[in-house]
Amino acid sequence: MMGKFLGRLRKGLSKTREGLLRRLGEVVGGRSKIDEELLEEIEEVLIEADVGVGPTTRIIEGIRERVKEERIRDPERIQGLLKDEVMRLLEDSGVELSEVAPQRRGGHKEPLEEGGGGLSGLRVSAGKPRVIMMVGVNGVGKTTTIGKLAQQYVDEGKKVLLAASDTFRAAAIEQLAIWADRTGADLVRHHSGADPASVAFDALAAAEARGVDVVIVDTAGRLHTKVNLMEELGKIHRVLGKRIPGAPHEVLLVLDATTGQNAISQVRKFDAIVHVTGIVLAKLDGTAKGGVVIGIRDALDIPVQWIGIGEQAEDLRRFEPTEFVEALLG
Ligand SMILES: Nc1nc2c(ncn2[C@@H]2O[C@H](COP(=O)(O)OP(=O)(O)OP(=O)(O)O)[C@@H](O)[C@H]2O)c(=O)[nH]1
Ligand SMILES: [Mg+2]
Repeated sequence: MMGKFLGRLRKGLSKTREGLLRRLGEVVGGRSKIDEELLEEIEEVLIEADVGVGPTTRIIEGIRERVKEERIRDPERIQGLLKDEVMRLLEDSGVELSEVAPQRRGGHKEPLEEGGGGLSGLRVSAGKPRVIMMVGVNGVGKTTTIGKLAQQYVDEGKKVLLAASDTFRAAAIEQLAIWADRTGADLVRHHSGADPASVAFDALAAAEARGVDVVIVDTAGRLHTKVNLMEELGKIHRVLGKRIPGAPHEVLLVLDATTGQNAISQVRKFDAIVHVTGIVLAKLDGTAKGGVVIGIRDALDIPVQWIGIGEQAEDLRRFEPTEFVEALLG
């Protein structure tokens, strides 16, 4: 079970993992006991990995307490203690889907289709199609994530349609068309420069007519500070809901893990306009600061649902704390 699946995740997280383990080795090496000085150095290691100040403080506090209570002295035990505390933090903080307000759940509590969700965890509720809208700033990995998601849903036997609502550049439409081709998903496109909301509207009409299970709407990257562009996003959102009440069922905000903690301010701005139901943290493979997952999960009441660990279709994973911590510190 563990072998290949965890292996690929571990490989995807290798920059962060190797950085963390190397630094821990340096800090622990040659010491004979766990003391305040060592804990301070571990604190620094976590900050360097972009875990964030709040969560880092709590992790260190947890280690300090256990060291005291259980009279642990051997510095070699630090890695294990760290793993336990990160795990505890990820389990307590962040949000389990069951605790999330209904509108945040993205339909996970809706009636399930026979057979459940499969690898992607997608539960197709009785009402079809399920509509997913992808948003985020420029170049974070939206279109690639759509391709990866399409692959997973198609592999589960679902009929998928991609909506090319990034009409800003012809190349953006072509990029989505390539993913549609590669995955066997349908595509609804207009010419570049067309109204993105009307592409979205037409995509839903086509999806209903063709009995599609999942529609994924691509949108142009935009800076969260550009008011008119954010309003355009709001319009796409409204049009989707007008065509199919309740749509979009999920709004996934894609963040680039290499931008670190700055990502958090993007979330608030997007959430205010389109009500984000889940975070996708892409490009985790490209950074040694993968600890940002922990920081983001701690800071927000929106769940990290997916992580991107490469450019291939199979490089998108459900974010599972246990698996994540095992791949990082196991
Ligand atoms: N290494 C790595 N690269 C990724 C990942 N996700 C996306 N990329 C790469 O990031 C680049 C940008 O990805 P896109 O999917 O085009 O990003 P986008 O958000 O759609 O960009 P715009 O539409 O221009 O805003 C591409 O070169 C992708 O291959 C990932 O998880 N890991
Ligand atoms: Mg794109």
